[in-house]
This record gives sequence, structure tokens and C-alpha cells, in this order.
Amino acid sequence: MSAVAIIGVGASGVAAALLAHATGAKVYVSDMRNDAAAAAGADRIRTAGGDVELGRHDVERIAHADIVVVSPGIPPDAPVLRALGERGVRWISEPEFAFRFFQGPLIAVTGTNGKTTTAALTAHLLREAGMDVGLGGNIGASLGPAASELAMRRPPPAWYVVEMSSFQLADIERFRPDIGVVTNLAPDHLDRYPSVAAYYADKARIFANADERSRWVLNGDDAQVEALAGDAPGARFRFSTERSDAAGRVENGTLVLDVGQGREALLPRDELRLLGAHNTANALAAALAARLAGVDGPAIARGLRTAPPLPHRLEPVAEKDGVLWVNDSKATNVAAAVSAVRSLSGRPLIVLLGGKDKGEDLAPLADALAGRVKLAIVYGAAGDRIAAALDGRVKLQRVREGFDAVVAAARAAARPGDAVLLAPACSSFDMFADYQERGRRFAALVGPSS
Ligand code: UMA
Repeated sequence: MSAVAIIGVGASGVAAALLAHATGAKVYVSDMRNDAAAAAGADRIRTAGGDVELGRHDVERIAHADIVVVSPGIPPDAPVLRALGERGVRWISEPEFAFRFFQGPLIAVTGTNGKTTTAALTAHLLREAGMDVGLGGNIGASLGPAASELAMRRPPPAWYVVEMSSFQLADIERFRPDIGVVTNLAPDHLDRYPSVAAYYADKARIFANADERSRWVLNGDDAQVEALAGDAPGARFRFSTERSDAAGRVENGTLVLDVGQGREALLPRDELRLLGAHNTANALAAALAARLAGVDGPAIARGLRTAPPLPHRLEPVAEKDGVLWVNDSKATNVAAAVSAVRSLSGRPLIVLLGGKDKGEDLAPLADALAGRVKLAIVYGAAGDRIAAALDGRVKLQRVREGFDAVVAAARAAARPGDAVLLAPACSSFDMFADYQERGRRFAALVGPSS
């Protein structure tokens, strides 16, 4: 019987433990935490017959396992990984472990922004064509499970669609998508990575096991994505909102595909329910992935017409007294906040910015906001640094109280015809458990449409 050691008792750890147990392995899971959430995860594993230890990692025991599976939230400089590294022990990420048990073709989606929208939309398009799809990975619990849970599905789905973060790609060995999608690249996670190059190097792992049968859906408007792909083998299909030679493109306002079997017009861009140019790019990426997976043009067009915006992603939450309130709590980096601001350029805009500082260069934010926004309300741990970056370029209000006061300040400043956009450019961890809690609080404070 093989022994599998799993580090972390979150969504990844529990799913990997249940999968390992189902495959007949002896399971040992450990987590530094010892709170109620950890205990709930531990209970699920123990009920299935696995062994769990909370509050410490038994490095000796982990080092003796045949396979070590690590949760993505554990940074490579965590003491437990440093100790294992010093002993020459190798570990793999949870989706790598799951992949070893997948029984069907895989679409993997990575990139800095738009991963979740593109992955969810791809799954929606495949389902529109009647295919059974397993959607999961880094997508977040409300939209899909960890990859290991997908690996346990019986019968297996016709296609697996898995969102992959850089943290998960870092520790793959054999993980090989049949269709790999890279949405875009921009600086992010600099609180974990020593440099942007190190972050991109983990993203590039999606190409690690590429071969001649691989098919890549790549952002043709992003030179960094092209550079990331390098000379990886496989066929390339580019999507672009600007180029007329791309396999997925916009022609006179219509989304068009050409994957080598002739030109297929899908639908006018205006008929997408998703706002913004970046969502046109996401829609083209998903359409290409679905086309390559065998979905025909009419089914893709139908699916694109019906796909609703996902929660916390440029999600209009209310129109009240003539003011449109938009929740883009998922805009946790500068590039995403900039896209959000550009997408709402039709109305005078009040933008809410702040949260935990991830150390990004804020100059592009100042450039994008200058001349475009009526007021920037800045708050939270990053508030002072954002205020300094925007000073003199944008009308500013600094709120030092909690998040409720931020929304109250926006309400006081907004006039009929304005839009208020929560696009914080930061993670939420200074005030909230995650971006979803921040988005929910925003929507609750705004209240229903009048
Ligand atoms: N821990 C230890 N020892 C340590 C350090 C941490 O035991 O030294 C423990 C922590 O106490 C915690 C666990 O390790 O219990 C780490 O769990 P985790 O943070 O990896 O969280 P999971 O619940 O497994 O969720 C992860 C993803 N989270 C992160 O990558 C931070 C989820 O993505 C994903 O949905 C899930 O796996 C299933 O695949 C969320 C996310 O925010 C949505 N992702 C980031 C993003 O998109 O920006 C990367």
C-alpha cells in the first residue's frame, strides 16, 4: 500500500485525501491550523479512514511518504517545505495528483486575470452542446471543486475543465492539458514571489509537458503570453480584439472564429451579457477552446448569448436613484482594476480602491484613472500608498474608517447618471476573509435596486 502525505486541510487537502484514500493509499494529512474550519476538514478525512494531525507537521512522517501533495496556499518558503527540501524530498501540487487519475481529455485555463470567467464560460459552452463537463480547480468553491474531487467523478466527465493558478502550476510533473488556455499576463502575487519573472516562470509550467498533439489558445494581444509559450510544441490558436488574422477575433463588431475550417460568425459583441473589452477577449478564448473540443459554432453562439456575469466580476448589483453600482471585488490587482475602469467609461465614475497591499507598481493605475474618473475613494492598508500614487492626477478621498464608511462616502458623492465601481486593485485580507466576502458586503450595503 502506498503512503500519501498531504499538507493542508483546506479544500485542496480534503479533496486530495479523499482521492488518495479512494485509490487505496494510506493517507496522512497535517495542517498548522487548529481551528473549527480545520477540524471540519479533518472530520471529513477521518470519517473516510484517513489520519489527520492538526497544529503541527510531522516532517519525519511526511518525508517517508511515497507521494507528498501540497496545498497551493502554502508558500515555498514555509518551514515545512524548507525542511522537506533540505532532505531532498519532492512534492507535487494537488491538481498534479488529481491529473494522474483523470480519465478523459483536459482543458486547463491559466493567466493572471479572466481565468475563472474563461474556465466557467468554456464549461458552459461545452454543456450547451450536451457534453458532461467537470469544472473545478482554482475556480473557488462556489463555482467548482478542487481537481481531486473531479478525479473521483464516476462515470468520468467527457471533458475536465480546470482553472490553474501559478501556485498550482509550480509543482506539476506530468500535468498535460489537451487544450491549454493562457488569458493574459500582468504582475500579481508579488507578496509571494520575489519578482514578476518568478511568477511568470510558474505560469510557463503549463507548457512543461507540451507535445505535438497539444493545442494552445493564446492571447494574441499580449506579447508576454507569446513569450511565455516560447517554442513549446503544439498547434496555436490566438484570440484577439485587435488583430484581423487571429483564430478568434472581432470583425465589424461580430465575434468570429476560424480554426482552419473556414470563417464562422458567432454573434454581435453587443449581445454578450459580459461587460468590457477584457470580457470580449475572455469570450473569444472560451469560444476557441470549446470549438477545439468539438462544439459547433451555433452552440457556441447560443452559449455566449446566455452566459451571465459571474459574481464579483464586473457584476452590476443595483441601479438606485440613477446610480449604477458595480461589484468587481475580484479585481485584486492593478491590471484587473484598470480593465474594469476602462469597461465602464460611459458614465461619470466613482471608483473604490484599497485593501491589502501586494506591492505592485501603482503608476499604471494612476495613468488609467487620470481624466477618466470623477472621484477615487481610497481605503484600507494600501490606502496611503494608492493616495500617494494618484495624488494630483485624480480627485481623491481617503477613508480611514471601515468598509461601510467607504460605501457611505460613495453614496454621498454619487449623482444620478454616475456609476460606482468597487475595483480595489488589492486583495481583501486586511478587512475580509476573501474577495467574495468583500463583494457580498458591498452588495449588502448597496441594497436592492430602487
Ligand atoms: N498551512 C499549513 N502549513 C503551512 C502553511 C499553511 O498547514 O506552513 C495550511 C493552512 O492552514 C491552510 C492550508 O495549508 O489550511 C492551505 O490551504 P490553501 O490556502 O491552499 O486553500 P484551499 O482551501 O486548499 O484552496 C485552494 C485555493 N486557494 C489558494 O490557492 C490560496 C483555492 O483558490 C482553490 O479553489 C482550491 O484550492 C481548490 O483548488 C482560491 C484562490 O483564492 C479561489 N486562489 C488564488 C487566486 O485565484 O488568486 C491563488
